[in-house]
Amino acid sequence: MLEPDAVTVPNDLEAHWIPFTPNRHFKKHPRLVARAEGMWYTATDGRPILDASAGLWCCNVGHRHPRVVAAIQRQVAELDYAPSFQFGHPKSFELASRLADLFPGDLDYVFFTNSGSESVDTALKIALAYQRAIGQGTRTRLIGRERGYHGVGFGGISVGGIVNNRKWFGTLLTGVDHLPHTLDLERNAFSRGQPKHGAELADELERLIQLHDASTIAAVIVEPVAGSIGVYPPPVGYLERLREITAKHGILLIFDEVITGFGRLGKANACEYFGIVPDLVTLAKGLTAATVPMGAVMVRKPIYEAIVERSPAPEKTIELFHGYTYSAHPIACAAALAVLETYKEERLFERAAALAPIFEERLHALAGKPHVIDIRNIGLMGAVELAPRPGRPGERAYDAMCEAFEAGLMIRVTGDTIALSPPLIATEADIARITDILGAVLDRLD
Ligand code: PXG
Repeated sequence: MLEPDAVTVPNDLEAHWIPFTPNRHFKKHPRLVARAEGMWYTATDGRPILDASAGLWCCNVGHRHPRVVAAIQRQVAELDYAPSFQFGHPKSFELASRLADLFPGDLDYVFFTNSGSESVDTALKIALAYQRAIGQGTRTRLIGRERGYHGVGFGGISVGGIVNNRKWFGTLLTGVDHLPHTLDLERNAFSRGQPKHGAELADELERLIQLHDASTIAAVIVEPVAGSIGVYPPPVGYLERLREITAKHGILLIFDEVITGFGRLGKANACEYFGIVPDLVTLAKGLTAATVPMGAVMVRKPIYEAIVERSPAPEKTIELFHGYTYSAHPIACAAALAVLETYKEERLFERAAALAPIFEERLHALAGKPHVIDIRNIGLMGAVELAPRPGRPGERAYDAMCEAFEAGLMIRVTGDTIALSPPLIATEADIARITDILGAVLDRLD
């Protein structure tokens, strides 16, 4: 695998302020990887580390896939950059058409960004612009959900519902409200797939509409499966009800599919998995399988038409004042096209669907391990929730992550929940190895 002498290890970790990481502890006990291939990372000390989290839920085709590597190399040698405003390059159009083919209904238009956070802010802005364009300019309110994660832009943390991501940063966007979260350990602990109870939580939207009036609400944004908070699959019937209520009241429904897009549920996206067509869909991560940063927003045709085709301004006028220097960057487009081709050629969505029941079985076999209070799963997303240590929330799972890394396994933790989301190329043997190592770590954990 790795030639240890090929790795350069820095002797000063001070200057890099690492995101979403306890910097003081990390810099004393760093976890650095130097190379990767397929399902495996290699640590800087040469130890193989099995990737049970697809990086941060994103390396869906596994690491250093030869087709993707070659496409990126070819692209940078051919066209390194094209201005994203007023000019273009052919690959972005090809990519947009392919993405439109992957999404149901008339989710036919694509706005490119560089991350999930930018996709969320873009979707919220398009929602507001649409309501204004159709003469519904009083609809400015945005509704998110408690415990939702929509990235770290001001829009995203405003509609998001993770307290630590919000409380440091002032008053955020005004005119935002939140639905209740859907985790219910009393009724639904150790559910396999979608939990039975909780569809009625979607009716809370009717209550918010009573409170604010529909004429003030532009959009509702939810993750179809809440990921970052620790894998909350939606209760049976919940998303259907959200779609019904939003449609009835002229409110746009945004699915944040930054994690669920591109095979994580064993389908191209959660829209297809749940059979629901939202109005906007945010994407990132699996779009390029994380090889080059890229995000996108899928937009339904009537929204594009209202803002662009029916713009009252003369033809030489910009219709939407929004975009990024790196929107549809050529290298990202080349990576995404190669990744989409890989999903298709290697039938990775089908493969994930076939592996999901095995993953479920293996994961739920951890139910008797010490401290485990819930296990949840859907597709190739899984969570093992631990009881917190009294007075030290998050520490037990953090220790599990450190121990797992020592034992050759990369997992994610959030609070006291361990999250698993293996690359879609995982084999049955990889899943067995992941749950075996995790089981042994849990046995040792105090
Ligand atoms: N929406 C959702 C649903 C996400 O999961 C974002 C938006 C923001 O994406 P960017 O690309 O701006 O980070 C995310 C990102 C974790 C973890 O381990 C989750 C994310 C990012 C990093 C870590 O839970 N989700």
